[in-house]
Amino acid sequence: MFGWTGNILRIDLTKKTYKKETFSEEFAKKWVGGRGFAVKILFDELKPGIDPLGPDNKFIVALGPISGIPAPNTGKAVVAAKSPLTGFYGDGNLGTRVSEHLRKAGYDALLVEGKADRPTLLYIENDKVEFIPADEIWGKGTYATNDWIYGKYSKRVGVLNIGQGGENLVRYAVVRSMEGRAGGRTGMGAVMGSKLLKAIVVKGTNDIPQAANDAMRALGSGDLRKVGRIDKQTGWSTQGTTGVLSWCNEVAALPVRNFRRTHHPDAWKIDGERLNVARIATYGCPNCTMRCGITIHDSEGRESELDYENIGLLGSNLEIFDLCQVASLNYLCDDYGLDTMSAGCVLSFYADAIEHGAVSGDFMFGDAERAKLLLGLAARREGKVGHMLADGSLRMAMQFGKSSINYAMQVKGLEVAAYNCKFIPGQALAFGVAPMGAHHKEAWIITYELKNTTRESYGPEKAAKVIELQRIRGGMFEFIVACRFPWVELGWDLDNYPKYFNTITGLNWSSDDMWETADRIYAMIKLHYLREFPNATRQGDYPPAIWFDPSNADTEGPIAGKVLEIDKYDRLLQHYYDQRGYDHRGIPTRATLERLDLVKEAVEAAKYGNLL
Ligand code: PTT
Ligand code: SF4
Repeated sequence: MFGWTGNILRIDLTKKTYKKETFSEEFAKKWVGGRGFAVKILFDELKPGIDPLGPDNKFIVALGPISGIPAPNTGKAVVAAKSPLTGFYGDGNLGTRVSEHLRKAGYDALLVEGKADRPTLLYIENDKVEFIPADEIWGKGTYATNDWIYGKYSKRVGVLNIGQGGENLVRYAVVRSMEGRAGGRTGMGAVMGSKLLKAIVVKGTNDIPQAANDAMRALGSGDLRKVGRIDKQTGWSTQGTTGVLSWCNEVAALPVRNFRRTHHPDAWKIDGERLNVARIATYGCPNCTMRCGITIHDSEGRESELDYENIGLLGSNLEIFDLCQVASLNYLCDDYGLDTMSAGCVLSFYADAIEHGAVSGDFMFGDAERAKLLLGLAARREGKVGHMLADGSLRMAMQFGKSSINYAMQVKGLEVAAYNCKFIPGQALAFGVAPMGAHHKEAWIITYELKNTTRESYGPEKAAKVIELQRIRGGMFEFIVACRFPWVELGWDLDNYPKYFNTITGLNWSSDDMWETADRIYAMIKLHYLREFPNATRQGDYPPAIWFDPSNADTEGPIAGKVLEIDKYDRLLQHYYDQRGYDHRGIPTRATLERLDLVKEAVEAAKYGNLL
């Protein structure tokens, strides 16, 4: 077997033991890696109903066959566990040197179980694992933790760590890596914290088994240079993801005031051009020649790395149009290890709920200083307000009542990404059916939808496009494990990825083989969800209610008077189910399960509810 090391490292924090386990070629071909490995292992090993913040949960770092090899944008890793935010499978994908080091240490995945008896740092070097007491860095932010680790082990190691947010079990705490990388919006940092696992440090010095070493090296290195040349022509690295902000403002898709408005005259103050002017440095993940991590000085002079999502949700959505203040909120999220996106939605929901009388409190849109204080309260779970904010929008809405659930901007418990779909049916569907909750990583159809289709249409072609994008983005890139940006942003041909995969594994997969694997993984996430929530209905695949509410329509601008129509959305959802081979409840049909070779898993899931 080439392309895989064939090993998973299992570490038990309770017993302080570890063992190298092998997996079969059949397993490798069926699940490939990354999200595929994670979803299958967690389904098999976690009993439904376990506490995601208890010792029974398992934390996985999973890589793919092309992770860590010199080829375009392969320095990524998937982190996964049962999510404390949504209550079922959750994961994230972040840039980290762990991708190369873990593979060179001889593993395709790392599985951490149990709970340490004191704050712990795991040090992995090839076959050796050490459980290092981490009391000295427990309570510290991610920047200080990273510096401490670099001081102890040098910068030439792979690091994953958490801040106070993860330690204090904030349900949307992320895992951090390198200078500005963060992943695991579904609370993967809190899962590490619940295990008293402050950091994972990996050093690997072996070779990654490859079918054609020389051919892969020539192909990968040559393509890295080619991608770098395209980047120089497009200038992508000058604004990174933030280039999309002014476009969202123009087309009425920007989140403003807890998604109640779709554009704002001051949006230009926080757009990509302003970011580029203020830029002090540009960072990238390993094996990347299109570095998109742009940093600026925040209002207190600290270096802070901003992406579109961070600015959209901590900026315009809170009506904060001062880039340095937005950078400060972003810096705090990074240092505490909180997901900027959920944090932004939680704060905007809080301000909105206060304004609409659902709860009393002291926070208003536009108040950057108070927002900073609230982030601190949440990260430390300080007082009633801190605890409330740390639990995320869905739980807050359950507490507030008074129809506040209608404007809690979340799907399945995960807060919505920074695209205001008040009148964008396809992207609204993409959020509704995103398997882990409202994440844009699965199907980002918005630019295609607004540039190539009629905005008003709820036709089957939009469902088809959502599925096509899910297969590529939430599927292939998450199981071969590479950054999708060369394809999304620079038009780097998608066929290159099966080519890398085939060169390193010696297999001969077509794109269709990739899509079938993607469908299997999506169906498997669905089975996780249904096993945890057997009474779930198709309404679970609806976006937030406020997007259907005529009283929330814009009063001026390009979509004045328009909102989504619920009957039409429901028909669009049915098109999606039909094309996916799911029934009217959104459950994969028997024929689909057979096609994807998932009958055994479905029978297991069916024990908990009426699935089959
Ligand atoms: C991702 C989510 C995103 S997606 C952003 S900005 W984006 C936010 N970034 C955060 C941050 O920063 N700090 C913080 N404290 N919280 C943050 N939360 C948010 O997390 C990320 C890039 C980006 S930037 C995107 S779209 C692409 N995402 C990819 C993906 O998901 N898969 C893949 N195969 N390739 C991808 N390439 C791009 O990577 P989550 P990163 Mg992130 C500081 O993981 O949980 O999915 O959340 O990893 O290394 O920082 O790169 O406009
Ligand atoms: Fe990382 Fe950005 Fe490069 Fe992707 S394009 S690998 S997110 S720096």
